[in-house]
Amino acid sequence: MEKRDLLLVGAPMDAGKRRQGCRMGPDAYRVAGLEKALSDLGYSVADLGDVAPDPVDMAEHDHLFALPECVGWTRALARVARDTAGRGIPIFMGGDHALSMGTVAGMAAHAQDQGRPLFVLWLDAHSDFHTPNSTGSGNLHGTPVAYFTGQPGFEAFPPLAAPVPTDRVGMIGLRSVDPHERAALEKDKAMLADMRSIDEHGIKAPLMAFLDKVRATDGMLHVSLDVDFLEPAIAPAVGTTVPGGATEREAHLAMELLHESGLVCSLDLVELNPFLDERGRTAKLMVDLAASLMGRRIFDRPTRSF
Ligand code: 6HN
Ligand code: MN
Ligand code: MN
Ligand code: MN
Repeated sequence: MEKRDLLLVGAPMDAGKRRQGCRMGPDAYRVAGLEKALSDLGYSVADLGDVAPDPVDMAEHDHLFALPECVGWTRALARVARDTAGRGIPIFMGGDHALSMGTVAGMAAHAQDQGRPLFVLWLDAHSDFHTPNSTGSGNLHGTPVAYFTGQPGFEAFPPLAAPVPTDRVGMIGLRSVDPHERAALEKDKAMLADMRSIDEHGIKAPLMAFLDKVRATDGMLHVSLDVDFLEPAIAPAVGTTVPGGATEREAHLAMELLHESGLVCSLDLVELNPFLDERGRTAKLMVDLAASLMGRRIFDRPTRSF
């Protein structure tokens, strides 16, 4: 397979929730050596620097935290995703998960330009399927999947060029889903693999089933990797830890299978909060997972001591 260029895009978004620190994420990935880990695999890698939110003339909302800034990020990132997707594989270094409103909206527009469907793999403890009307926390990082699948309530946000139907979304790692999200998810056809089913059947079964669906329609696949997909003991640098997450081995296996599929067109690395990390271990683990996703082979994993 021909190696496509990799484009690192910093998205230091911290507006998707109250607890701050994710704005340091892009620099933590740079310090942890993401660019070199990927160029060592034989790719041409370019760091395009950090995106900034578009200025937005809108009043703050009573319940939704930093709504105008989130709208500005969505506009900017949708544009950058659509523009960079034609030049290679964009890797969005977050930033909190609200950034996926923009990245997925832009990638879906790009896929539509290509006449192909976009699928989204959501690796997360949470479903992030709240709408602005259902969110109890008012934190918009809990809403991106509802936005890019075209659920109602996002009138303040840019209209979607190409909504992603829920039956093209796969979620793996779920273990903390609020009642409103659950009720909404039960009505649609997203593929949901919670940690209980992963314990019983392994992570390979649901992933391969989802990849088969992508392949069957000549789809493109966007992967959105939330740090809290992982077991908090190995990935402490995230504000929304839920015990009982994916192990390092499950996560690497998922990345290796994704690489072998050849279907991945873009990647979000989200929710890393370096302020909460221990000697950079979470940032380094995320770099290692990104390297596995891009084809690093098992015997080439680096020795790490913390
Ligand atoms: N994330 N469901 C909770 C909320 O505040 O809406 C948690 C959201 C977590 C967001 O995983 O990116
Ligand atoms: Mn998330
Ligand atoms: Mn999460
Ligand atoms: Mn491989």
